[in-house]
Amino acid sequence: MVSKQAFLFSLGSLYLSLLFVFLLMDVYARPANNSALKEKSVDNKDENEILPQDHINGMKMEMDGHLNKDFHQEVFLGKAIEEFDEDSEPKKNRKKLVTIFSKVDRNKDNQISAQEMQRWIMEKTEEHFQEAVKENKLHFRAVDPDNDGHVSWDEYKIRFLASKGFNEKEVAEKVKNNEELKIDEETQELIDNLKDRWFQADNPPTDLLLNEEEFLSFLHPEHSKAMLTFMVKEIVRDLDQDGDKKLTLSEFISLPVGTVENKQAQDIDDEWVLDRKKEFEEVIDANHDGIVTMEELEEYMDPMNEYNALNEAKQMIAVADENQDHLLCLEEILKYSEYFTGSKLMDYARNVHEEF
Ligand SMILES: [Ca+2]
Ligand SMILES: [Ca+2]
Ligand SMILES: [Ca+2]
Ligand SMILES: [Ca+2]
Repeated sequence: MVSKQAFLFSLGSLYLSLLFVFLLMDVYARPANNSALKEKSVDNKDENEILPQDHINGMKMEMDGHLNKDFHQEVFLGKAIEEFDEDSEPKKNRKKLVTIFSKVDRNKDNQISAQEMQRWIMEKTEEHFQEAVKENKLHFRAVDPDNDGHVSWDEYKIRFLASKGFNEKEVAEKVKNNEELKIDEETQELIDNLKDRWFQADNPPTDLLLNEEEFLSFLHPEHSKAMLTFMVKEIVRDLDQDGDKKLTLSEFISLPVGTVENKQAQDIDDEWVLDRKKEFEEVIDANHDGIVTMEELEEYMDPMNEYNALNEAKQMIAVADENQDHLLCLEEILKYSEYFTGSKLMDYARNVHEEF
């Protein structure tokens, strides 16, 4: 049995560590996290289709350095993630979840093991890859209307400015005649960043023409090792404050100033700091020396990393594993349906028995 002193002692250290976290938050006053406030860009998809997105399904971190809060749902549901929204009927969702369970459980022992979950995560990640390839075909067609299989940087820039409300004909004319464009600072900065990225995506020979495959890596860095490295460099550049190209915890829990969009978002979000701290210490900093190197961040970001998938699998199991046997049975997964699918299931227990 645990002695009373030991219990009090652990309470004391819990209190101290909480206090420490609050002090930390005070010291490293940081720009706010907008992730929660950001809406998934569904309605203005047309406008943004040719722009690289911050958020990529199945990637642990977003381009702006925020953690992807929906990651585990994305790798658990694959492309089916769109079917599980809050409005859809709990009964239907439960049915879908039961079907998923039986697919993850490959050896049909009615338990999901870490290995089964890992394999599932890899399959679902592949699904997101295939989705991106499919969507890229459409997006590429939009930027390559003459269908010659190549898009030049100038063509892309014109399309981009048109999507920002500029008159496409005027811009095209000016670009053609090498005339100066009157562009606001913010848009210009965006163009400079896009151009860097365009260069990176352009495989030799460097002609600034992208074919469909290169355009895919322009929009989706997860499809190319070189682009992934480039993206990690950009994230570190944005978060690194002392210029040593590595990240300390305090650098990691602060965010690039450029991402602050409104005052409301500056309210301190305790949970967000704790999540970020935990992810830094337990996962990203693989050798636990308190420093995250570019290599560590790249390993972490790589969606095809099997070791990450296994870690994720174990973490997902731990969340719902009520009887602590390191396996998930159907009841456990239904009970934690909100964690796995983002939607709550009512009366899960009663219905489970009716169905089996
Ligand atoms: Ca099994
Ligand atoms: Ca640093
Ligand atoms: Ca490290
Ligand atoms: Ca269990």
